[in-house]
Amino acid sequence: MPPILEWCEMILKRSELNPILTRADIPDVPPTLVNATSVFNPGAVKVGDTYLLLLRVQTRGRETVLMLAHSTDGERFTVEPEIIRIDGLEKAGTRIYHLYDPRITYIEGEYLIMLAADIDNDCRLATVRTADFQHFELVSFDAAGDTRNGVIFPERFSDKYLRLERPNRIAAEGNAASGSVITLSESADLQTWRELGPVMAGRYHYWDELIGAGPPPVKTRDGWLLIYHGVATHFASVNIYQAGVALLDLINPSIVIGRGRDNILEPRELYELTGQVPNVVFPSGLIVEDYDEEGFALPHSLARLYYGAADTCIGLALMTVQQLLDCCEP
Ligand code: BMA
Repeated sequence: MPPILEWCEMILKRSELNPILTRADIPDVPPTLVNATSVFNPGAVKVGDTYLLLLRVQTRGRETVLMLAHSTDGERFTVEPEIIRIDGLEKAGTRIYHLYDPRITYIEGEYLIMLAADIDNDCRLATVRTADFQHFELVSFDAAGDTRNGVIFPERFSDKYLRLERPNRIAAEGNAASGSVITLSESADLQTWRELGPVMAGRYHYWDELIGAGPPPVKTRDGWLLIYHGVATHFASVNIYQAGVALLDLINPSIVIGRGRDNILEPRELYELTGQVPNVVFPSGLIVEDYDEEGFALPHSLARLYYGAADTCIGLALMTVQQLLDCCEP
């Protein structure tokens, strides 16, 4: 077997159809959306035999809207000509400028979607529920704390929901605040969350200085597999967003039991290197094909990672669960 780092070098295979979605695939929905500017950072889920992407679409007025795309093969997507409406948004009690970067979790018969919500000078997390991807309803809006990259685990732990998030505790001049620590929180009702503590921190001077969870963790026999994004900030002109992998303890996911030293995907293709925000690979959707009867992902299963490229279009990268596990060093 080749050394692990060589494996990591090899694993993520980009789809030959990349970028799988661009602004040219977005139908007009006048008057709000005409001649879309960009589509990126999708949530992903498989419902029956249908692959769904929940898209972050930007209008030329730089409004953000959410749209749905469906596919039978996970690569060729058709975008539905509708802007998703979320019932109950007014209950947030504050003006929301943008709702974006959806992460979708299937849990107990429903889909919970965590979204970043830009309010005045700050970012919060909104939780939305749907049973059918037709009707969407706001479940809760976190009034507390500037935070982002919220993802809910696909099962409860002693009756509590768990989520990873990335509090924005680092002020960035001229930009939104960011963060270098992913934390774990719990909630009994999805309304109020209690922080349990840090899970993992960025590694300064290397590829993942600032970090945030990517798609919701996947349960494997070895632990919870987490794809996350890391930002290298030590380059003069630009931040570089990449994807990497970590393994969290099955019983207590605040314990990191493995983590890749290298990134597993970095901007290399033109559509990742140039665009609205250059040098960005932002993993947000992951579909694992095969699980055993107890709900653990099978090691040989194909995994499809959907990611935003340069905040402009969407890419797809393929790998197996075992290849991701192999990248996690103890
Ligand atoms: C992050 C988020 C993402 C975005 C990325 C690159 O902080 O805002 O939505 O894709 O920056 O611009």
